Amino acid sequence: MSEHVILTEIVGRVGVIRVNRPEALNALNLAILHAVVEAAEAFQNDPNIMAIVITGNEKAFAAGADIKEMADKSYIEMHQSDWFSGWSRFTEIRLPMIAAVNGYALGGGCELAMMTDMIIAGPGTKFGQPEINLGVIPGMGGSQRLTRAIGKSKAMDMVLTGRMMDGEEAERAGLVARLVDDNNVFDTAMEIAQTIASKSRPVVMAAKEAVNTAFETSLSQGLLVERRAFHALFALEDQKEGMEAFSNKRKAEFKDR
Ligand code: CO8
Repeated sequence: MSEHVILTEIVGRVGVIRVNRPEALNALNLAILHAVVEAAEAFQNDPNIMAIVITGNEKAFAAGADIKEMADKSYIEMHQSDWFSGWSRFTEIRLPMIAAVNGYALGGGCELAMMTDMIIAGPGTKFGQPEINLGVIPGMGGSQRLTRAIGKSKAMDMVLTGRMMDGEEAERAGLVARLVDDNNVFDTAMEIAQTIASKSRPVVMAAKEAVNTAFETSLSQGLLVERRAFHALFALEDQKEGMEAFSNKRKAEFKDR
């Protein structure tokens, strides 16, 4: 058994979380849930960290929630513990999060990837919501986030048949932001994270919040939220710096304030 269910490191201004349960294809148990959420919150509380990359290994990002941990639970145990509701804390992280996905991203693994802000994958990545084969349905957002990402018809295909979708199909469907060689997935995610890290931290957070508002509200309300956030950014030194740097044809140096 892996001693540490996740491994973390900081590279420049990027926090990396690596799920580390290779013997179970990174199946997500409660220990991983708590470790991932705590690591992401710790990165967020470090003002030097600008973005988070979450990844697995080359065989599996995560092959789902841990079936063996759940199999014998009763309805009342699942209900009373509100099983896996703790992942909602992960979705409340305000820093941009990128999933670097190789191998299997099934069930809760696909759902964890979809909790992040963008997914980088390779042709060999296998996405799926195979819960139907286990006599259950997606429970960490698959029926909701997958439908929003790829549309009803394709989400129904995935959720009702339990089939897998490779990286190319996932990119065509809009689930994957960038499709790259399988052996380049993590490096590409890190490059994107480092690019984000060169921006202003409060502006990056505002941008993430604005895009996410599109999933929670009407167009007119969303446009108002966006416009008000745009106005508010004029209180930042970084807005003055960014626009002045443009006028003076130099690269902006943001100070995160
Ligand atoms: N849970 C527990 N153990 C797993 C899981 C899993 N999801 N996936 C793989 N493993 C284990 C296997 O049991 C095996 O362990 P052991 O060596 O002790 O037998 C080891 O990982 C290696 O797996 P395989 O031998 O099966 O590897 P293969 O390469 O033959 O097959 C597959 C790979 C196709 C990925 C296969 O392992 C598989 O089908 N896994 C299960 C996929 C799945 O059904 N995922 C969905 C799980 S349910 C879910 O995610 C619900 C999320 C919502 C929960 C929220 C509740 C509110």
